[in-house]
Amino acid sequence: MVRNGYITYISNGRDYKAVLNLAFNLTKVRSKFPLYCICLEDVSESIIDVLQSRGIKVVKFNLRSKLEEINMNTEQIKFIKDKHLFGKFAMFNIPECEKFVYLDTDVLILQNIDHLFGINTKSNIFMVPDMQADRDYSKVILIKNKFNSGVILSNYNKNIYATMYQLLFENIDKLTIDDKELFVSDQYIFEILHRIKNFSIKQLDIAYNIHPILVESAVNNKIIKEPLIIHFMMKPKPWDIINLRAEEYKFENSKCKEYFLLWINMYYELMTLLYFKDTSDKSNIKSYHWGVYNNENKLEYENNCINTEHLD
Ligand SMILES: [Mn+2]
Repeated sequence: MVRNGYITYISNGRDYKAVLNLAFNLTKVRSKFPLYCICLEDVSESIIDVLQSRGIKVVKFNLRSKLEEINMNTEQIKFIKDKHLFGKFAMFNIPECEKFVYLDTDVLILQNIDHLFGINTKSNIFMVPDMQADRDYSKVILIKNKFNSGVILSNYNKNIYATMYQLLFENIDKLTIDDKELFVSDQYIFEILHRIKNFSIKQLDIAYNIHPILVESAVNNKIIKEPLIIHFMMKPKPWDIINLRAEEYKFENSKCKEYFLLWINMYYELMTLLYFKDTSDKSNIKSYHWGVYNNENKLEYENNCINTEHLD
């Protein structure tokens, strides 16, 4: 039996709410497989405790040590650490996840997606093509040689893991020059990998990784039948709204707004389940009394109870 697992990733504690909601989301769609969370060295133990208490399997990964091991210099390591990138490549190095579905923290799963594990991966990587709107936002371009790294189906493969970091090392000079055209992201390395023949990236149906803004038009244009995984790429994230830190954001269409609300309501449901589920009895308190601490530091109080007439 192949061991299957979902994997997500955080570089620090900032987005831990999203990991908790993702785990809850997977149970709500009745997924049979566990959620692993790659946690970099900057994730605090208290956050790790919270994740573990919700049944999430934490995989600690020291990115700094890995970058030192591949001979990155101090400035390069600082550059990478400041961008919070490239830690997710550890997904290929978790033996417990012989086959895995990697999910960014900023996704919403609308239906059970365990069937993805039925795809024969054969050391391939399955991803959804990157999409880009044209200038006036009336056309969306699906880009053949760029892939979004928010949802990835693949398998445990030490060779790919080593190759990803090797490619990062070989390309770090290109990444660190101040080029406004170059969008530094994890997917940059995946795209280089794609150009190497042995590791071609195969296409996954767009329904598995779609921005909430695009759902309405993608269904109308028969690009997808229905969405399975919504990916809240860019800003704001649904939890920015929970934190009331998404100033001036306007939803571009009602379908988009619906998915943000769905995420938020799921988090609310999780809170309700954890803290507000039990029915509470009536208060047991019958009366209020005046009292003082005496010289022996013992509390003495009067038998007569206070009522509104005695309060002044
Ligand atoms: Mn994302």
